[in-house]
Amino acid sequence: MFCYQCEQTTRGTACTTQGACGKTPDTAALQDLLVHAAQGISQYAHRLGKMGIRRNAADAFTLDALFTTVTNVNFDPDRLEGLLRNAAALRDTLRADYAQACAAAGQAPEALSGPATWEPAPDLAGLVAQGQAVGIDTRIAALGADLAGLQELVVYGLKGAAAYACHARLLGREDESVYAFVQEALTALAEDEPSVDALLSLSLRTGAMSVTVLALLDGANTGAYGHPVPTPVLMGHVRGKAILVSGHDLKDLEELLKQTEGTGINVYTHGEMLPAHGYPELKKYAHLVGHYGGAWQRQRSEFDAFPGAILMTTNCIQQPAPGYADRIFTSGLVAWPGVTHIADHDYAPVIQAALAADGFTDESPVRHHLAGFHHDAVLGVADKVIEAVKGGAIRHFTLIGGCDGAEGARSYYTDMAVALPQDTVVLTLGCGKFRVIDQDLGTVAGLPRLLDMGQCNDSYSAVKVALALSEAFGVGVNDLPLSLVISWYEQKAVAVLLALLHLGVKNIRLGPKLPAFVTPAVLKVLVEHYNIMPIGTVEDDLKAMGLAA
Ligand code: FS2
Ligand code: SF4
Repeated sequence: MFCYQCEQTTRGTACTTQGACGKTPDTAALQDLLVHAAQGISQYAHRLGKMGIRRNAADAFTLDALFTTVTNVNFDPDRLEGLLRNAAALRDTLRADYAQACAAAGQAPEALSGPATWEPAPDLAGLVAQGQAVGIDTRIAALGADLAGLQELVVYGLKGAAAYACHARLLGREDESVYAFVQEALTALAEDEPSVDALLSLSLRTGAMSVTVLALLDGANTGAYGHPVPTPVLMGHVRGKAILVSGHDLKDLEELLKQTEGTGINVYTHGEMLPAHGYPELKKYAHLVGHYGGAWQRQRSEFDAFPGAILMTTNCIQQPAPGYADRIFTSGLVAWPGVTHIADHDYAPVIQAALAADGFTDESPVRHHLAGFHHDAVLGVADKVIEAVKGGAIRHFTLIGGCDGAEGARSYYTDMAVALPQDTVVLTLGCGKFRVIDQDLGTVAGLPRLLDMGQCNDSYSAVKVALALSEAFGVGVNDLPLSLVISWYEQKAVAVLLALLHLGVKNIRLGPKLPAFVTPAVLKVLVEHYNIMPIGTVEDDLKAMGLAA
């Protein structure tokens, strides 16, 4: 196997024998084959699209296939085999549709090659072998590390954006331009002669599409659940039976809340689900009582100690420990071998497991976190903020957020938040927030110094606030008193990073390590154009940001 798509990749270069995430070589090969299959589907869907024909099944499948291969989503070879067989059947349908459309238009269909011609092996072992043959290492050998890495930069941006687009789609929001671009990009990767310039341009176009997707998801979430409002969230537990909901899928949470209403079961959020408490249409459920635990990498001990059922709605799932393996469930695209999967929002097995478990027999100390500083809430006090900046009460804004992970080096983000001067505001989002939200940063100009803008899925909030400040002060985003200190882990962070680069944002600090797929030559280009830089020490970085004490 060869996988270097996430930040925790082995030795900072690649997982080659077993994923540090738990992904087996077989699963890695099946995931690579699924991306290959999505390219084959896209080769036909892209051509049909140019003829004015869209196929809903192809659009949905392309997104699902990409999201499935995001880090910590699907570890189940059987589920992946099913997706691969569906992919081949769908591709055959599209091929026939394309031939028919060409006939109707009086033109000869192009004879496609590459992924469009893939025929699935009859058994799992054969599929694994096919996946190995299209692995990243084969492309590195053929194209060199720079071009293969740039291709992966595009693929990972597409994977991350697909995850966001899947969430929006589940809430009924779609944009044809997104499907068209994803399929065009996958086709280009399959068919075009790769070059550094073309792939950098495709990366930035992926960033542009990511901005569209983030806006789409923002509209989907706020359209379905209202605009989040600042909300104190109980960071602990109360007596009673309990269900813990992790991941990012608000629709899952909503449906579960409906089905548990009146059962006496309390529902808790975990990890990236924390911002759900700010949405009016979710916080109205009295049995959504609080938040339990921290970021994804602590789940094995936290889930073990949780005395109820657990629902994993998206990444990041880890191998379930024996202590809770029979009371954890997956939904959506998440899969782990042997874990019961919830289909069609029927949470009866989750509810039964919660009722069978002990539940909490005591109450935790009362502690609250203020969630819900979505763009609407922040811009609602924009006048106050602008006045405070102009009057000198607020000197600087620092966005400290993104993903969390297990490495000790991520303590940088906590140390940075603590070390920032009192006349600065800290914005946070994503599961990276768990590195900073336990700190009492106090207030500045009558506002909390720490503003939690939501999930990584809510990155659009940060973009919107930055653009609004830029307009209010009449300067470009790069001239604002704003620093971006980003922690990355998986491919959604890649999509957000490309979105920021597309918007022309410079001087981003990225850590704890730079992506392994960005080679020194590609990094040189990114530094030249965007001054992207690795995090250093807190002291040095504060000095460089003009914020040293
Ligand atoms: Fe965190 Fe994991 Fe949010 Fe990523 S829970 S690293 O998938 O999407 O951030
Ligand atoms: Fe390794 Fe990350 Fe790939 Fe898992 S997703 S195999 S940890 S690089």
